[in-house]
Amino acid sequence: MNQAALHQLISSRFKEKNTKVLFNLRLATNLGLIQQLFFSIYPEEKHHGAFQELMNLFPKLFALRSDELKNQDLQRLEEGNWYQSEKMVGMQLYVEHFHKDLKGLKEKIPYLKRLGINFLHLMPITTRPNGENDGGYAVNSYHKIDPKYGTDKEFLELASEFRKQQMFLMLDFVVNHTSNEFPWAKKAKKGEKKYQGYYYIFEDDSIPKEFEKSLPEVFPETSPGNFTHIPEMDRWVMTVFNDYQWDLNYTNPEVFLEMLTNLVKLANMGVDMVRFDALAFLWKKIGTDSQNLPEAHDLIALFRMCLQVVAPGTIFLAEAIVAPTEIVKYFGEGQKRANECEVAYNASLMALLWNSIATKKTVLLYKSLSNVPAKPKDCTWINYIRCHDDIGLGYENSFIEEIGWNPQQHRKFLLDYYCQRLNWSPSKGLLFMYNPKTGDGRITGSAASLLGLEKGLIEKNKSLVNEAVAKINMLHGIILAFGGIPMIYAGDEIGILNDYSFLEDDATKGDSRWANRPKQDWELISKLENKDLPQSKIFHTLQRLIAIRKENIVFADNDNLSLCHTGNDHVLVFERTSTSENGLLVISNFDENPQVIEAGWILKLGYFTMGNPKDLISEQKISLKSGLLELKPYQILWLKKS
Ligand code: OTU
Repeated sequence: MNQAALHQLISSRFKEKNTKVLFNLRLATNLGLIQQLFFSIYPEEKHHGAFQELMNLFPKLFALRSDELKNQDLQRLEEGNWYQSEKMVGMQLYVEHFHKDLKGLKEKIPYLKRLGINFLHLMPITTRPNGENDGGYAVNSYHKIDPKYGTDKEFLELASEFRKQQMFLMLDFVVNHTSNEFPWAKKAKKGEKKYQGYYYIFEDDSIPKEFEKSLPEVFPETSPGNFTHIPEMDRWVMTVFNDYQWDLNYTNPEVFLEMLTNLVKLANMGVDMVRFDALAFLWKKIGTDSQNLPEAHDLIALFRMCLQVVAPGTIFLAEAIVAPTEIVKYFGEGQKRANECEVAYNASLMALLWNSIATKKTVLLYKSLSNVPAKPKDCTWINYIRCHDDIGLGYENSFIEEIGWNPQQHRKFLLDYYCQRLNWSPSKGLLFMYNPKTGDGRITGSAASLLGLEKGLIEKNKSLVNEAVAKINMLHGIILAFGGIPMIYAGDEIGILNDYSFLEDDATKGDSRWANRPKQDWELISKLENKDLPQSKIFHTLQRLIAIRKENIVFADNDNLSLCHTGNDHVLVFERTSTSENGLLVISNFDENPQVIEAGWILKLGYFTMGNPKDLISEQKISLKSGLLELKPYQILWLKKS
């Protein structure tokens, strides 16, 4: 059952507002499922007393939560799903690259508001090793703010300021691994058996070799293999990501209990959405690729149900960059009918948009999206173009083949197109984790550089620049209208280019993802009033699109998206409908040439019956020329019935 509905039932039945009583009621209602999940992972006969430990932990964890947040929890349960609102517009940023530190970020809240952002994903800000640390994804602590960002107190003040300004906050929960300097890892290295049991640690490499037979490599260039020999303890430890990121061993219930405590403490810092990093990797099994295993789903559901009891106002984001059919499983409702994450990255849409730009065709996008299984009604997507990671080419081979393309050749073409191996391509992307033996690789680079702005500016090629601006605006127009939360990557709002300074630093030079982790350009931002700058055109269009989104309920996510088939392979069209408002038709042209679509079916949808529909973006009425709708290269229309 939907948790908000459950809460309403309980609170109306008991006319109860006391947070403690409601906590006990939540515990009582969810206990059956929590117990079932816990025992399926940690059977009592094998882990005697572990469940009792969890029971003892609940009241302690609840006592840690502030009254302000407890009341906010109740308010959220009453109001329903805030994350599905048309008002939600997110931005992802590195605090140190945005504006100095936490204090600096606070100073820039007016800038975020000016653009229309009300939801922030701050990249990791807790302590981490000096030197290589995977951008903070190797954690030395789950809560201690790294002094380079400010103090713990400053963070709490910032979070409280966000609440006052009705802005939502997301932080990462690096749930799969800690750094090799984390207190548990240090104790393990010193030989403490208890903490060696917190990781996958082996005396020799015989079991690691068994695992390796079926484990893929995440970072084959910089961190080949999935195990690392640690001389201090003369043992092997599982390190699926980088060799300084030790995988936590969730077969040990103590690890779950400690990590649950860490999760609650994170929620108590005022975090509204917790990003579950690399959650697909939580369970490992010899003979499998150790991703998306049923036990990983049970663990996430268990985290969810436990947090539901203690801090029900906090929701989860699944960072599962896996096949579309696997992603939707992280919304939950599996065999045990438990909830998992309310939100997931729409990695499929992201990768398909890049494919459509390179091929100038939307065929694969239609084919793939039509086959994405439906998501539960109370869940939503984060729609994005770029983030701090690479773009993986995770398309379904069978769909590529159905179109008549060879999957391997097609991926090679995409790498060539984006990573400067075709001189006619406008793109200035970089290869990531390229494997010359297999030809596999991924793509990095900023949206603007990938879309031709960098090349256009270097070559002073005005039409290339204009084309890049149109492409950026079109992609923003799609993610803002697609249903779910649009997440803008900081810098993309001003078309920021690749940052090559990562090549000069030993700690970052092996990881080309740093090309797209650029410093915010405040000098450029101070010039945005000059409307002729290409960057101004990007910023002001995005600002307008965001404002329009917030004014129209039809943009809210309520499972109201349908793809429309036009017969033109260069065009993407989808309709959004709403019970309380006229529908919205989103039409975009991925081709460098003008395109026409036959408009009979648009007439049938009723968009032209009562006069010509208005394009919300240009504020122009759209008319048909002899039954045809004409689109400029990379044009996007948001048509609303008038
Ligand atoms: C995540 O990404 C983070 O987003 C990365 O920045 C981290 O390096 C990594 O975890 C380790 O903490 O491999 O290339 O879903 O795509 O979890 C990025 C599978 C990654 C992976 C994803 C991971």
